[in-house]
Amino acid sequence: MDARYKTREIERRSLDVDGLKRSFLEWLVYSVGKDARAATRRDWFHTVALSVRDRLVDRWMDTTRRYYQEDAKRVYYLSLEFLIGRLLTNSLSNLGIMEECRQALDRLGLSMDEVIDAEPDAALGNGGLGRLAACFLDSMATQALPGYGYGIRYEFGLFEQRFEHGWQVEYPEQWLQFGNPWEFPRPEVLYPVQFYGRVEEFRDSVGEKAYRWVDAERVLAMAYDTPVVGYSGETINTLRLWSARATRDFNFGHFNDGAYMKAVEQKVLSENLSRVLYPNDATETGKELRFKQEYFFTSASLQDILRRFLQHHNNFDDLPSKAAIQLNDTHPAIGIAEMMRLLVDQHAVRWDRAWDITRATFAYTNHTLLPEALEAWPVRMVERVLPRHMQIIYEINARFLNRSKARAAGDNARLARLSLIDERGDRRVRMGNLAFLGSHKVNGVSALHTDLMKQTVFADFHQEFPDRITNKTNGITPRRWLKQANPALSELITSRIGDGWIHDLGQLTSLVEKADDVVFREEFRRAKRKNKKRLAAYIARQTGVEVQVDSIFDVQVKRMHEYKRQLLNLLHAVALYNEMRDNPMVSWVPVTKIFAGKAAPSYHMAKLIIKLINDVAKVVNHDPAVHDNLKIVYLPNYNVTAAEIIMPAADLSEQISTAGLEASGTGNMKLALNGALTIGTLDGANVEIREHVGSDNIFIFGLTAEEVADLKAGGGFNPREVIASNPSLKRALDMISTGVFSPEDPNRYHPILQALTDGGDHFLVTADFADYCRAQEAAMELYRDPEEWTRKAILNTANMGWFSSDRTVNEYAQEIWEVKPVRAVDDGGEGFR
Ligand code: GPU
Repeated sequence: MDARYKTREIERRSLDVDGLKRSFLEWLVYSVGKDARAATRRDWFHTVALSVRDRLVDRWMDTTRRYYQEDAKRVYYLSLEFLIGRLLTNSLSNLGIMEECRQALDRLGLSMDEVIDAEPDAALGNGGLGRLAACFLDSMATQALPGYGYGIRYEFGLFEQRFEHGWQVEYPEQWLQFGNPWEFPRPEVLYPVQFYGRVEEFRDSVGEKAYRWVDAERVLAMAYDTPVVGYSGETINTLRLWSARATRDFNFGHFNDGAYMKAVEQKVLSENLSRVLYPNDATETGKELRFKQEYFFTSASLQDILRRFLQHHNNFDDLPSKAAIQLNDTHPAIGIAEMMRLLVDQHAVRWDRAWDITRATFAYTNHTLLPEALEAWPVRMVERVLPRHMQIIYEINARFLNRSKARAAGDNARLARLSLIDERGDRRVRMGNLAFLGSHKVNGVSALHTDLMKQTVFADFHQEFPDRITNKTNGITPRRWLKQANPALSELITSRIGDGWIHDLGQLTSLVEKADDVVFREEFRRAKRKNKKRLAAYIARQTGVEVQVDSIFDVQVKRMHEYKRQLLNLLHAVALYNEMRDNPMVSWVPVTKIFAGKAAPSYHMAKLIIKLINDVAKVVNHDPAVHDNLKIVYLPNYNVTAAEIIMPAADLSEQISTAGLEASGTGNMKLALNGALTIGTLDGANVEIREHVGSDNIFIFGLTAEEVADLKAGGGFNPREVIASNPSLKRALDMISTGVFSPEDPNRYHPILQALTDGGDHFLVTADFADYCRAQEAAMELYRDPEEWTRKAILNTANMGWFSSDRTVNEYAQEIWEVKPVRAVDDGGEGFR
């Protein structure tokens, strides 16, 4: 049967209100199996999602066919995390049928907002790294780039965070509990992935030494595909996530009852591989299961990539011109050894040739310099779990070190640093070094971070390969983070400059002149106020705290981490609280400090800081002496959905990491794009944000990365001296240490105080405190002048266009992947919206 003939026969699903309404009723009754009277909100969500999905499928298949027919070069984005969030609004908005859908629901007496709210948030990631992957998918699809996401279909996404007596408690996040209408299970797309066993040496047909991996355990990787709708719906790409399935074979010969049950149990356990996302952000757990997850999805993805390539080719010489594989951090870096194994062991490609092909195909993105996040797996474990890969890694290393030896001229320390194996202590495989060596390009995620990579972690490699490191400053998708999350501002912008900004965010610069337009300022303020009301209602619902809409919404939302310094923000809150109580006659600018973010379950210090924030909030929020001029809230369970409410409502964006430690940040971009002013250090992408928005329109404070490095190199500093010389800091710390915020347990916060004093204040909270307070005062002063504040806020929005992930992805496409857009030929029919 001719497949194209068949699809043409299918009537295109109509995009108008009547067609949608008819489709809703049909799905509800015949697939969800309910009538309108019995349907719950969740039933309606499934009904609407399935109807919308119907409207993607034709274009999705068109896109896939287009890539196939043109044998286009594809990009494969391998990532252990995809923090995609909800998809209904995204699909409707990118298809351009938001209003039609709202009206169709309206005719059925349903509220679109309630339907939208019934969708679970797909949290298959921890933070910035996973969200970046999701933004890249959107930007690749929008720009008709043949991009595929590959990852794991975790049954449990990032845990749900609740507070019990102010402490973080984790609950399982069961996003798949009621089914996932967006995904297409592909039971026929199934690859074996092996673990353990041993390696056998043999002679191949021409008498050369060869190796085979035998007696291994097998798991199957089954594909689930989710369509990725680009803006306008012209291109619909694929996110392919792997789920672990037990194999059906029992190669154990005969066995008695006991052995049979044991064998079945083993099979069942193998499906744990895709059960749960590890909840660590920029720290490694070093768990074997995590390593197995990394190999599981990487191996399945590479097998799939090679299968697709072999549809059009019969040798591997052209692989680099048909496939670009991007490693999102080192999590899939084992893929370099896996590609070598597939080429050399399975496809009989000679080693040198295989190495050239591998290196020309792979590229690697580094997302942190924090030593605790750099993956280094014990050799003994790698050897046991992936014995053939360990051999391959040794072989890569031997050849590389041999070549470098001549140039190192007896500098053994240098060779030891370049080695793929860290020989100190228990021997470990340095995944960063493997990723670097096996890639033709290695990129950092902001200009500063890329420079620091060259000076620190990869200094030796940079000398060996001076053309390999390149910068690709992160970006965010303007579809989700402005158009969808902030309709009030989006409509205002479109009313003035048209809607070209949605796919070409640089067009926002036309708003620069509007900063001086008093009417525009008034409307800009009105949009912000509307968003602040929405957030205030959300805060009241979530925490019971009533906040003043006209206060400064001072927002710090991100994972809880000592280097991100939520503690610095909190200490300022305590100092401000004291000042307000000391000076009740001053007319204070009201401030609402808004925190949100999860801590890794095993990160005790981070969880203690959350408890401290909640304890301080309880005291401050109930103290009549501050006359409601200061409120502190910690919103539970920060995720993409919450971010969509928070980002548009912020006045002040806290980006206050110790300089040199935040690789880029992306929340900083979302907030500034939505018209928040940044208070921040010269860290990560803040440096470039300042260049774009102008130094008059941002509050910069604190030590620079260079000053931090010098301070540390010079033996550090004495935090006790700094504290003693700053009465307001000293008072805040004394209050915490004497139990003012924890009378039932006055010693509760001693670990925090310890870290800030005898611990040496590793993150320089005390060192930056005074300058931070100065910057905060400047912000509060400016807020007294709404016209001037709004003018700067507009200049932020207007100048943030460069931070679109469309720009970022284009840079990758041109300078790393060498892929080109594959546009659809408009068929003269209904066209694309
Ligand atoms: N990042 Br490594 C994560 O979110 N998780 C990680 O495991 C690692 C890095 C972040 C960086 O901390 C952040 O600065 C950056 O903007 C983001 O990756 C995307 O590059």
